[in-house]
Amino acid sequence: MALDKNTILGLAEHLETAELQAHDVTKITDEYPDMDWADAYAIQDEIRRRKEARGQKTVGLKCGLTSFAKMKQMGVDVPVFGFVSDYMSRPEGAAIAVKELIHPKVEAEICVVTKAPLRGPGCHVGAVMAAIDFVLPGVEVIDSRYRDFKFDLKSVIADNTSASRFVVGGRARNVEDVDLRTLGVVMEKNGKIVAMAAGAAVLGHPAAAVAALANHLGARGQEIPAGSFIMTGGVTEAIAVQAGDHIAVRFQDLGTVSLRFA
Ligand code: OOG
Ligand code: MG
Repeated sequence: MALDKNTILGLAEHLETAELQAHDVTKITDEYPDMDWADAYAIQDEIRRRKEARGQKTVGLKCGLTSFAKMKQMGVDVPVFGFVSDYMSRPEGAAIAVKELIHPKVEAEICVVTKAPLRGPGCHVGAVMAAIDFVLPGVEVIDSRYRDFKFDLKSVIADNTSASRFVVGGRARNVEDVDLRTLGVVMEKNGKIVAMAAGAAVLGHPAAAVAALANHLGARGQEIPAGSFIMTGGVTEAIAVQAGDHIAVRFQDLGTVSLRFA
């Protein structure tokens, strides 16, 4: 760790305030170029602690920057991990209020719920497949708190990987009834196709993203508990949205998830 405790607490407050007041900030590595990975996750952990202390429940874990399209779009090369809280969840078909957000983008996400704990190191696709209870489709609304959505990995980790809103819906399926790699995803904005891909875009296999999360947590003495909801990361690049936009994401075998922005 390169930052002291007070700096970590201050940066967590700074970033969470930007989230809650929907205003952007400059990326924190500009001011703290020496911060390390442990600092970045410590800031994110403090944001989680602040939310839980206010009674907001942590309801899921997210993998980010797991697809080649996303890595290329954001100019980075390793995945990041974050969490989602109860107040970020919206029902299917919901209108998402853009005035509560800075510059939202949507992502199509293949999501899983586990039935057994997963603990790294050494977690792999096979272990993840055995631990998945069911698969379901989701759409994540990301909203980086950094100006113009420009950041480096440490800054985005501290900012809870741009977590903002999410919608899960469609049809839940048993993992043996779908092929996660060839599962096709078509994203439509206002009735026009804007992106498409297949599950293999996510680290070759969406379960590999869950394994990477388990190994990341394992290195910190933590595990993915049974019953966890996990978003495996945007399959395509993220698409910017504004008030009036309607998004529908069609997932092969898993139905459609739609939402609108108001
Ligand atoms: C970071 C979060 C990325 C994903 O699914 O790749 C993410 C960002 O691009 O702002 O959630
Ligand atoms: Mg995402």
